[in-house]
Amino acid sequence: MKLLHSPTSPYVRKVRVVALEKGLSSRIELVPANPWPDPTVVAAANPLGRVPVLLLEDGTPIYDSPVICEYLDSLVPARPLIPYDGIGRWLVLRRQALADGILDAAVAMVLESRRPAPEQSASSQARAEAAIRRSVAALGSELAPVGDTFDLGQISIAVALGYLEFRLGHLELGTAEPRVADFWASARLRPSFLATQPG
Ligand SMILES: N[C@@H](CCC(=O)N[C@@H](CS)C(=O)NCC(=O)O)C(=O)O
Repeated sequence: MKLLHSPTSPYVRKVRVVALEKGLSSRIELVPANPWPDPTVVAAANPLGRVPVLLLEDGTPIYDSPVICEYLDSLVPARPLIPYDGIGRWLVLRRQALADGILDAAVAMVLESRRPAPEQSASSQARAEAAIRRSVAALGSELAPVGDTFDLGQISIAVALGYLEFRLGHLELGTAEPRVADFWASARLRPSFLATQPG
């Protein structure tokens, strides 16, 4: 399999962490394909022009990151990262949705900050920042301590906290809640996170 990726994309990091946690990373070749300077390569596989895209052995493209993560999880049924059924399944998927939503807002803030100053929208930035702060506050009750299990909800939340630190560290968005800060302090030490640090 091949993973079209850019090294700083948090959505790519989520997929790479899942691959490591499932013992699949040796089966995945990382193919650099940053869509920002030129989306041609990525758009040929994903009309949205976004990474990550996983190309299966027969060339079938799988996107976007939640679908890739579920696909990788299905390849190794032992110790599933997404429970097969019950409320646990829906809570894990909800946590992923919350974490991905934090990422969507954070990426929007980063992109907005790179526009020429007169074109930047202060109200868009404030709206995105407020959504992130509300969501991080909600994470307190979403988190389970990192222990023997490390599911897709926990992985997604840790990736989002890592990205807040990496790109928006000056705003201290991910450290306001002690429980959330403690969770990130332990999640970041997992080998899968140490091996996928951005930059
Ligand atoms: N919902 C998508 C988001 C992917 C995404 O936004 N990727 C960014 C990189 S961080 C991208 O490729 N952006 C290029 C663009 O939007 O043109 C996922 O989870 O995979």
